Amino acid sequence: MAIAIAVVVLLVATVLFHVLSPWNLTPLASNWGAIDATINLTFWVTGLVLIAVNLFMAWCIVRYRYDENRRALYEPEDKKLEAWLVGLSTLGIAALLVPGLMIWNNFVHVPEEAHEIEVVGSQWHWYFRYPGEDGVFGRSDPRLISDDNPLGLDPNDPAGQDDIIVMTPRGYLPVDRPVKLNLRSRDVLHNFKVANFRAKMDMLPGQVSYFWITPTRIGEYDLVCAQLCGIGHFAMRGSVHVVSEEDFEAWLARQPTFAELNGQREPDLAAGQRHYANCIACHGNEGQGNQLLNSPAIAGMEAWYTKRQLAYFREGIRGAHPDDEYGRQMVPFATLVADPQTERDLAAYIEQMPPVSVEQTITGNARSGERLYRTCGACHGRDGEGIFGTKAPRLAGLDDWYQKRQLQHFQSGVRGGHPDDHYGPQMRDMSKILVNDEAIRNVIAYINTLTGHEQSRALPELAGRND
Ligand code: HEC
Ligand code: HEC
Ligand SMILES: [Cu+2]
Repeated sequence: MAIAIAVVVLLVATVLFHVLSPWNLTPLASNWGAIDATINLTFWVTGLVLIAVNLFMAWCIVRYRYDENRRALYEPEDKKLEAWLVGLSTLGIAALLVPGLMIWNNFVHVPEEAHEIEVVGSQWHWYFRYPGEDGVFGRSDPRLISDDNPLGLDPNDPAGQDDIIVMTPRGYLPVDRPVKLNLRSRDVLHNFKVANFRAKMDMLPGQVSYFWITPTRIGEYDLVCAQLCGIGHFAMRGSVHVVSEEDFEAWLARQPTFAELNGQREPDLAAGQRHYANCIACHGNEGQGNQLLNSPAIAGMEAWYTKRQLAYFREGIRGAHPDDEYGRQMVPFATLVADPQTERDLAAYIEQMPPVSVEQTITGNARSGERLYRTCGACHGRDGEGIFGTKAPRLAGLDDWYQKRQLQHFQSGVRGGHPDDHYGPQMRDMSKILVNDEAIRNVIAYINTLTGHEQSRALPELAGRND
């Protein structure tokens, strides 16, 4: 009897939990209300079966409980009962599958008036591409992928010249206009998922998968990867902004085209050197840094990383936290070099400065640090060389005291906590694997032994595998 009561109590609790739970679906922001309908239908079908089976079980426990004077009857065949069971389960399973198949059919049949965008997944980032004025995507080939051409566009294809590539994991869509999303992957299996759109799909290397949606609600929606795609999977986040038609056109007009990106003149190192005069007071004339002024060595720093940091300082994404007294010092100097050409020349000049040897100020157990570093190496490179593909900068040759401060700042959210920071949050999560001061010292002691010689090795290899 007690067991029968327990079964019924559990059943009631389960049903109540479902009905009263505060964890509902996120607000729907696309035309795929039909997906919600199937989710609800699935709940009804499985819910009714759950209730029926549990009540039947409780009833059996009571009705057929032990009785000395009763014998069980062996009755293996009951054609009538079996016909009922087979019939009912067929009906239930069909109710689960048929609506899904019908909706799937719609999901992959793109309406003619839809415009197109491309989303590319990469460990652990998102890129967006828009076809530009001609409405046609240029040809792409994984063999052409490089630091300057992360999506591997063919520079000789006329259709690709006006394509717009968005390097930050932030895509824009106009509201109320159907859009076809073409999905590609640069490396491994990823999955594009925006919960509010009720739409997701795998992205496979070497293939273009697609579906369509009509965004129906203006807002900013989280984009996550829904396939376990390696060590940084959980950090593969982005956002999709649904905006009005005018805002979309205005945003699109601000983005440089592929031809514009390609046609930029070679950086002028002499001009870069002149602009660097602004930085010497703190970072030194050879970019060797100055610990007394809390300024790290920057000689040889990758141009893409320097540009991102300068932009972050300028936009208040880095150096704006009230506790970031060192980052704050950079803000006026980053603003000083805001002109895009100035910034490019300066970043190129810093990149070609010969590396300096930095003094080691932190001791720790490099052997335990090595174990910790295995995770870090997935993004920063086995030799601390930095990998453009993962957006993680070189660590070899970076001042150890500066690294320590950055790791502590990531941990406390002084760095990487700004809502518009799409790269810092990865490090915030990662810095938490360093559970105490000793772990920080150990991993830094190991990074101190790295040479950074395997320059951006990972990318061409990945490209080759895509063929
Ligand atoms: C007043 C001193 C000062 C001047 C001048 C200065 N910086 Fe800095 N810079 C700093 C400090 C301090 C930091 C460290 C910030 C932190 O700890 O977060 C820094 C950090 C940086 C970083 C980030 C390094 C990294 O590894 O993330 C870059 C890039 C940088 N500076 C470039 C420049 C450039 C380019 C100039 C000249 C236009 C310049 N700085 C001028 C003090 C200065
Ligand atoms: C998922 C990829 C990923 C992993 C794993 C990772 N990092 Fe990072 N790391 C980044 C990115 C991206 C940045 C640049 C953040 C930015 O642009 O503000 C960064 C920045 C840093 C910086 C600041 C560098 C500078 O010049 O200011 C340090 C120090 C650092 N990481 C150390 C580590 C250590 C130590 C580990 C292992 C415990 C680690 N990272 C693991 C992606 C990663
Ligand atoms: Cu992924």
